[in-house]
Amino acid sequence: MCGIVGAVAQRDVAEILVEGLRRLEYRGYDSAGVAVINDGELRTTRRVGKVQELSAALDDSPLVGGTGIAHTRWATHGEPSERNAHPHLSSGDIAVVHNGIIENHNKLREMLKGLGYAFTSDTDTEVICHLVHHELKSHDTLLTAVQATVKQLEGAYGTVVIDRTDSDRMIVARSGSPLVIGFGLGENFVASDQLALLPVTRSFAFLEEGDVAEVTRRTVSIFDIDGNAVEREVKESEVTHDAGDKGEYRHYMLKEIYEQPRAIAHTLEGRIASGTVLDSAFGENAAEFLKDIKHVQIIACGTSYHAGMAARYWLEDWAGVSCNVEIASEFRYRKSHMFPNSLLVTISQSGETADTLAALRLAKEMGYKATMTICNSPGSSLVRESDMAYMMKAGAEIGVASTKAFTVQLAGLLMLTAVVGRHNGMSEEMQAKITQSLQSMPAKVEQALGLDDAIAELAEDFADKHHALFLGRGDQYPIAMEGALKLKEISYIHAEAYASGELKHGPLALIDADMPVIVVAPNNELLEKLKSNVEEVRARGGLMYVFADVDAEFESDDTMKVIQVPHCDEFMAALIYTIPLQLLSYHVALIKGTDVDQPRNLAKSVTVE
Ligand code: HGA
Repeated sequence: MCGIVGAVAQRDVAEILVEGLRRLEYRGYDSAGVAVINDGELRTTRRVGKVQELSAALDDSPLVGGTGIAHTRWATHGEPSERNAHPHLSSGDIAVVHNGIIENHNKLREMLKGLGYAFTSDTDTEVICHLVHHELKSHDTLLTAVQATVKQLEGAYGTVVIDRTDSDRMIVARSGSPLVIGFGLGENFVASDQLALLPVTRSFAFLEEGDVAEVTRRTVSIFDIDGNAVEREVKESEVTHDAGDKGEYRHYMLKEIYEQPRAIAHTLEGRIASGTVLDSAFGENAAEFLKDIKHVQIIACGTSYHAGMAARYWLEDWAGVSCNVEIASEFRYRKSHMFPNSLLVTISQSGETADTLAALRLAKEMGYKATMTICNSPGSSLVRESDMAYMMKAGAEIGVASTKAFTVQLAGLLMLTAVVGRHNGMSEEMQAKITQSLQSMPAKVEQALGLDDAIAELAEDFADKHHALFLGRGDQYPIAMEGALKLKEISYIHAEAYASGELKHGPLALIDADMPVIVVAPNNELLEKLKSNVEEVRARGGLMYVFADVDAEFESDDTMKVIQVPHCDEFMAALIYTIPLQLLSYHVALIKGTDVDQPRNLAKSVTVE
């Protein structure tokens, strides 16, 4: 989602800020802007569209100055336009960038208008800069004015404030939207994600909820929600992947699809020994937390939700515990009942997904026995606020449409199944089968990637289609859902997924020659049932694309194209059948000419509700 970068330095910072924004581009945004203090004046440049447009504008008319803030905006309040782009200014004195949503902005806007402030945008953000400006009339410092301001804000914010009359500092504040301070030599930085600052520093401190910090060239002073001075641990970044490098690939998405064997191998490293998955894969004290777990509640959004849906089949079938899976935005706003000895598992690539984080906080109030997150981002809010964390180690995922994060989540959830199963009497033989399957996954994914050329050819058939139906049964139903989501996200073809037993309860009415039906058909105990569903589609003149096990005995004919998927065991089938569906959506998007890595209207890391 939208990005923040700020700097206080001796040298000119505009280029550092713009490079930081470039590194956050993958999150999706609609406009970008920068403000720098130069000789006691605030100079601002904002543009609708890509950071490249902003950069070109700055080439024509450079901004000079050592203190500045920059932003990529993904509009929540007010259309994407130059006047709504951040930074926002108050009276030419105060400049603000903000991620999140100020929920009481209407009330504050009315109050500020009453005080004589004129609004120049439709954003909720603009109330922050006017409030700071107003508070400065009764406070001596920018720090105390911002502290007084954030007390009046309801909602979520990660925000950075600068004052044209005081170029020595910036004030940053977080509540519900992440911010990280980057420490340099005689210069300091802030960003919404450490990736933005990797060219200038590798030392970072994550702000915690409610923190306000004063950042100067040489000092960083952090205050907690009650105004007490606090220390936040400074850590060296372990991020090894450089977000800026697509390598030989045309798109990040394709690169990330091809990185999957390595990412899965990486996530397994050091986590399996003597035929069992180690408790420590889930953090230091995981054994203690996991020993009495009898029920698992999974909470997630989007692709992560599909990973959770697949894991429900595994936890109930193989680990012998009950499991519910719910979308975070639903869970957080309804009254749910908690089973005794329940483990709450959140799944989020970024660890900052706003709805998932709110659901975790609610679950803690409800008294879940333990909380765990499956997450790709060390130091993120979900990791810090959960009892246990399974760190995915998938490497940076830049494509907005998730690929390798999904399959690594599946691998992590299969490990969780083995561990929860062991604490609930799973046999050693079963555990050994799961660990063998996990260890052979990277090679099997590599084989599945060999289908790429065949799928590229198949994708031609989808170029003129407007709808598609995905079918699967058992743990392939969530894989069908994920396949449909991928196609929607990057090719903009309307796609739906159904558990194939549901066909005759409605969706059969949609079947005709213009509605391709994609079927995932591993060789499992549901195969014969699935074959009957295929016949139901064939009888209605539907055109099918069947991804089938080599032994499943499907054959291509006039109404059906069969793509043979390498044979795999039941523990990895969901993960393996994901690969051809990822490739299919990628190739369809290429043909359609859409923006594969940054699809319209979407953002990575959804840090607003
Ligand atoms: N609400 C602000 C900021 C939006 C945001 O955080 N997007 O991720 C706006 O609409 O400008």
